[in-house]
Amino acid sequence: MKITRIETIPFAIPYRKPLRFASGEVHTAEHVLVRVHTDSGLTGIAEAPPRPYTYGETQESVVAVIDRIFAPQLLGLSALERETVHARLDRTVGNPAAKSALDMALWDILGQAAGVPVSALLGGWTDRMRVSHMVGFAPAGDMVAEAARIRETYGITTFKVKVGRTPYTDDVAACRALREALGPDVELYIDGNRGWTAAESARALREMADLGLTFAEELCPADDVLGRRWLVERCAVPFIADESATRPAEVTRELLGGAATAISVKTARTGFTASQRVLYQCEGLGVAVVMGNQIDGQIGTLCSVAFGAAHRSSSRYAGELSNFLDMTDDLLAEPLSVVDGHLRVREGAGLGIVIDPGKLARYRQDG
Ligand code: MUC
Ligand code: MG
Repeated sequence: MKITRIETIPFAIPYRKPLRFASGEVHTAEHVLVRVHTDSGLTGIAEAPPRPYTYGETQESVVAVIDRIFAPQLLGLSALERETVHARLDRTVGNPAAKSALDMALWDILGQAAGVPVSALLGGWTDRMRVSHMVGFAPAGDMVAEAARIRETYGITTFKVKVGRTPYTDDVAACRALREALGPDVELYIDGNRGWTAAESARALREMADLGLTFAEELCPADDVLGRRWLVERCAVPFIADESATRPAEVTRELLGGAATAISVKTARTGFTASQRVLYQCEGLGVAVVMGNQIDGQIGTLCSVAFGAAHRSSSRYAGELSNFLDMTDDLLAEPLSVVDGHLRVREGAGLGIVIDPGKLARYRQDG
């Protein structure tokens, strides 16, 4: 199972409806398909969704760092030598989406070699996850209409509402409109993508105290060290660290520093190997984990549900697994579907990713 070649294929698929949030917006999925080939004939597949606004990675940087820095260090290693793979990748700081796609592609190879699903190898807890849908910035009435449509069409009853705008009262009004329109049975939580100050966040939380929010995520920058700690002490619900906790060491720093009381795990950012380290860390410390979404396509979402469903603690809360619903198309030969508010783990050995060659030819951007 020696790695013989690593392919990086940039592709672009437009969104039907862009996602807008406090730190940016996404109109087109400009992702990179990563294929790791081995001398045993097995090929592992994964997808890297760069998020320039958040991590500084771009489609071009993902291709360049894999082709020029990572691939030369991995060729010749066995897919089983994951510790060595990570020791080499981690010589380079940053580049989380590029590293994660390589990691997940290697797990895909291991699953195929063993003849079992990766989700079973990771933990095998359950075969599906409850789905949470992300509602991006729009006028309050449009946000309500979108959530109602998603509930009606897919049976989804958990919504993460993007907040962090100025004035914060617009977001408070949108959350109130969502609660009033959707009723007491839906779960609502908020994500500020660092858009508010600690003081604005505290005021907004106070004004939304009657809305029964389940979580609050990254409302203000974690770099506002004392302000954020002050806010988290006053927050009545678990405060999720997302982009401030992208590696096990950052998770330690945020949790022990009092800057967070729950963690968002994104396989697009920590693959399977580091996501499992983060998950076990959170279990040991007794804090909740939510499976987040880095605005993944269907390949990334398939990876996320494989990981989330594999463990009791990562499947406890609804996972953010529905951003792909807003894309005009995707690369999978057999598309994912959300039914009765749930997404199932794909069956078959490895990750079960089968690419439609016609779609890849249509969307790839490398000639
Ligand atoms: C989220 O949870 O923040 C927005 C930017 C990003 O990297 O992920 C999304 C969703
Ligand atoms: Mg977030």
